[in-house]
Amino acid sequence: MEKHPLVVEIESIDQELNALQLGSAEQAEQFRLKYLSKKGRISLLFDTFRAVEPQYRKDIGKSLNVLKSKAEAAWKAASSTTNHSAKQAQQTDYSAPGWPFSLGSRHPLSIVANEIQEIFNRIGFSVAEGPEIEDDWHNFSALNFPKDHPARDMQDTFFISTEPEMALRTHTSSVQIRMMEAGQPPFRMIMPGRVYRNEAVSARAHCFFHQVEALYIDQGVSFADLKQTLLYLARELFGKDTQIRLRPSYFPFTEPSAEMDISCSVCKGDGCNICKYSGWVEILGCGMVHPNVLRNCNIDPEKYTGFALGMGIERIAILKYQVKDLRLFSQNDLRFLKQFNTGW
Ligand code: 2U9
Repeated sequence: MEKHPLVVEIESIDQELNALQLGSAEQAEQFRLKYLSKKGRISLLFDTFRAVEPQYRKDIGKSLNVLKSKAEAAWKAASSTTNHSAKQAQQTDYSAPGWPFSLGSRHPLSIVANEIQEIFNRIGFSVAEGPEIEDDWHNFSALNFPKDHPARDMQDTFFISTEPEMALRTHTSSVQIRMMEAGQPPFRMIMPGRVYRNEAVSARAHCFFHQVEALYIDQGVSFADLKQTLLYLARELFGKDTQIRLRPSYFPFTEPSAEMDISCSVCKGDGCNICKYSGWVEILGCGMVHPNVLRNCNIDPEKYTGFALGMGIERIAILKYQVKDLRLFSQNDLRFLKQFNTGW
């Protein structure tokens, strides 16, 4: 049996409604005019309906009402959301929560410095801090630097132009001198902080960087204590399978002095470009505190001995995170910094 022409028309409008997407207030109004206004297509169907033969009236009337309700619901939904966003554009609710929150993250150097601090805290070391602008005594002389040592040269150290006796500290050892001058052993402390060297900035050198030094002075402190502390530090920082080796070195403030290598944390000793295919990477300097340094701080070297060690935080961070360029640490580039988000 052929479909009633009104049913054909109802079905065709129904299909149009199914395909419809109303995105703006203007589209919603166009829709209302086209389908629901007095001269709209659905209203006109009701006019035609009046002439429908009685035997079809019940079914067609029902379909027509369903179609009208569907069209009205679509129009209401579209105009309520579009009106809402139009309103929102006009007035800002300043009491609404700021969303999404953009959380910052810790700087990789802070992450490493905090980790080193916790490692030393666990074996009884406290933290000391001191000034970044230092006098010659605390930065050089008390640390047994000879008068003609190259570190005292303008080329290596930033001196304050108006006060030639003052300089930006080249290491945090100056803080330890201040601590030792102020009291008597035992001393068991670490000094984290920023230090300065007069160097051209490149991927591998910077005019400032960060250090952590450690100092332990008491009666009977020996090189064996130093060695065990170094092994503990290396394994806490780089994992329990880490191996260490010591090579003899020279610093004015320690005697004997050594540099410590760890088995390469990247290739596990197999050889890679980080360790230059040697399987070992240097991470710090250390030694037994020179008797002259103790004497300079009124500590009797016959009674007390001690060890010291110093490391660059950037160097540790470069190894841990395989950072290729030192400058990244001070450029504040969020693309770099957000990679260290620890979710705190
Ligand atoms: C006092 C006496 C001795 C601290 C030490 C080093 C060895 C060392 C460097 C590592 C890389 C500096 O950051 S770096 O460039 N440091 O090799 N530092 S022993 O010795 C001290 C400190 C204070 C009173």
